[in-house]
Amino acid sequence: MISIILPTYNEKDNLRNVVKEIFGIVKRNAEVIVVDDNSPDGTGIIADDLSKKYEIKVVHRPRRLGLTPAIAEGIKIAKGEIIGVIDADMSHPPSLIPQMISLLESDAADIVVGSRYSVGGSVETWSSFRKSVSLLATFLARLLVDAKDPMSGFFFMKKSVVKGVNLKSKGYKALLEVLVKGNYSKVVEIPYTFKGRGVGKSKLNVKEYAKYLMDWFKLAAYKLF
Ligand SMILES: Nc1nc2c(ncn2[C@@H]2O[C@H](COP(=O)(O)OP(=O)(O)OP(=O)(O)O)[C@@H](O)[C@H]2O)c(=O)[nH]1
Ligand SMILES: [Mg+2]
Repeated sequence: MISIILPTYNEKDNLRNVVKEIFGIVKRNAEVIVVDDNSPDGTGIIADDLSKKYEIKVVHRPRRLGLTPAIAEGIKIAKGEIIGVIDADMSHPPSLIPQMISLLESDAADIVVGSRYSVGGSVETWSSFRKSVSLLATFLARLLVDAKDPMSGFFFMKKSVVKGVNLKSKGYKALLEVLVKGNYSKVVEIPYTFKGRGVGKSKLNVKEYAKYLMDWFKLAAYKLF
């Protein structure tokens, strides 16, 4: 089975589309796990409604408790031998999922990363400020791990990679923590174009930048000691 984690906070106008696309592309035994942080816009209710039609589990958390903790919660209840994470705002192309799964199933990879910064990858609609922040954060991340896009929010992995691993980051970059702490030997990155979010507002703000720095220091210390 494949478990696909969709973290959501105020994604009411994107959730139906992304779920429909995922189940349109992944034809086999798959579950989607929506982890919603009591979105004020009612995303959680839409998720419950979708779960009547599709193989979806919904985790309702009481309030906005952060992206990596949301993903960690999804991992805890995932039944699949393969676990994927994808944003709910249509920035990541579900069309790549079959290729990501087959790389894992053929043992060519333990972790497959959708990569904006590999040859052929790109970002469509970012301001130069947002680009600079991303590049700086990526530069820091690359000091800890060997990957072109260790900050990607779009990745699939074997469940064994995170078995016994306790994800403790508070902020956005679950993949970085997986790459620092996980059990794996092969990472394959496949290029994609990050698209501007479908509808709705970004949840990335200055607070998230600060959280990233805190998370980064903790991971650096973990690596050193
Ligand atoms: N459950 C949960 N989901 C979150 C949280 N923060 C962000 N998300 C979701 O995580 C995904 C990534 O968040 P975005 O706001 O799109 O961040 P981004 O892609 O860096 O920023 P944009 O370019 O504006 O899309 C989206 O599906 C959000 O709904 C959170 O605290 N809890
Ligand atoms: Mg987004």
